[in-house]
Amino acid sequence: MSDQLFETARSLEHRLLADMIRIRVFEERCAELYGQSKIRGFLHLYIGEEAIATGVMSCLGPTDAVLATYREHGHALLRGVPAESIMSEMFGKSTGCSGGRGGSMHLFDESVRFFGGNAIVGGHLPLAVGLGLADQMLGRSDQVTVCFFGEGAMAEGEFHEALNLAALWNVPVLFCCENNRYAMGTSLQSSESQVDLALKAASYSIPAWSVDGMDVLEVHKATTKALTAIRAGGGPMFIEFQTYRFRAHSMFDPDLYRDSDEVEQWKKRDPIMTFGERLLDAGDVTSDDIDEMWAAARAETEAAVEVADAAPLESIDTLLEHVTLEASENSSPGPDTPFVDDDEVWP
Ligand SMILES: Cc1ncc(C[n+]2csc(CCOP(=O)(O)OP(=O)(O)O)c2C)c(N)n1
Ligand SMILES: [Mg+2]
Repeated sequence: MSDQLFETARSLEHRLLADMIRIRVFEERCAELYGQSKIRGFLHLYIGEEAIATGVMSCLGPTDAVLATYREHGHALLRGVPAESIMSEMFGKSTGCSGGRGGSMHLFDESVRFFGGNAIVGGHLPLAVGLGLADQMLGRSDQVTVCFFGEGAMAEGEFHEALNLAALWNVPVLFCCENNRYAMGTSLQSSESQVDLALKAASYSIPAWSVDGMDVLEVHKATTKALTAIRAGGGPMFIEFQTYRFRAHSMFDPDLYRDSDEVEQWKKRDPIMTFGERLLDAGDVTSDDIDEMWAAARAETEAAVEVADAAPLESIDTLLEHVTLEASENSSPGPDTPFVDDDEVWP
């Protein structure tokens, strides 16, 4: 969270509301920028699901590790990846957190232990177990790895392998399932034989439970409980956060597989609006406070857009950096040996 926003966030509740608003404003602007072709390629919006990243992230310390899916702009933002670095990445600019190479789906910033932005469904669950195992083996007993994934990942092999080993090795990993009920256009009921996801996770002898993912305080409470147990050596835990995405799967999705009434019903449970109203009713915030939060979030996003717009595109000179080129079928160069002579490949 920026210093300016932190000052206005006088309590946990303020901070949670302000952070959800930051994600919403950032992503609504991303949708506009996509329409203007400033952002290209894939773009998966988290709008409607903000309470999960906000509630979970509010419980983490700087040494914890975070992994997420391709729907991760909000997670990166709250983890402390600067907004301009994220926006630059979305624009494909060299000042982006992944050097403009990754785009929306591959935000990454090791300095805040944010390990992606992972585009392969379920592919980062084994990585989370590896990070947790490293912490365990190095005796970093208070560190936790938090892994966000969609319910679609629970039908993948990696889910089973990751949970099995996590339980067997008792690694400090919190598995956070963001169950928004659809994996692209496929509903949970049509892809899972067991739709009780906590029960499914518990079959690996992992404590698992389900929480209202539209209620940021519930998310915060559940995460606090899980992290306390994990940090005390309790091993991996699993929480299913029940949620809904208000937008289509991605900007390419015509969103024809779900009823518009269903979408409208869920929008009534908008995590930002409902939490804001609760705080207003309780007298914990004023409408001026809330206006200030939206204004601060808009200022943050606009400053990020300005930086991203002005930043240079990736230089062609760096095009082959971080790229593994195959030399020949039988050669296997050592780590310090260049795979090929650049001149041979690019005459
Ligand atoms: C291994 C793999 N299979 C298929 C895809 C294509 N794909 C991209 S997103 C997606 C749906 C995933 O849904 P879910 O895990 O519920 O996450 P959500 O998008 O709902 O947040 C699929 C099938 C992929 N990226 N990786
Ligand atoms: Mg899903």
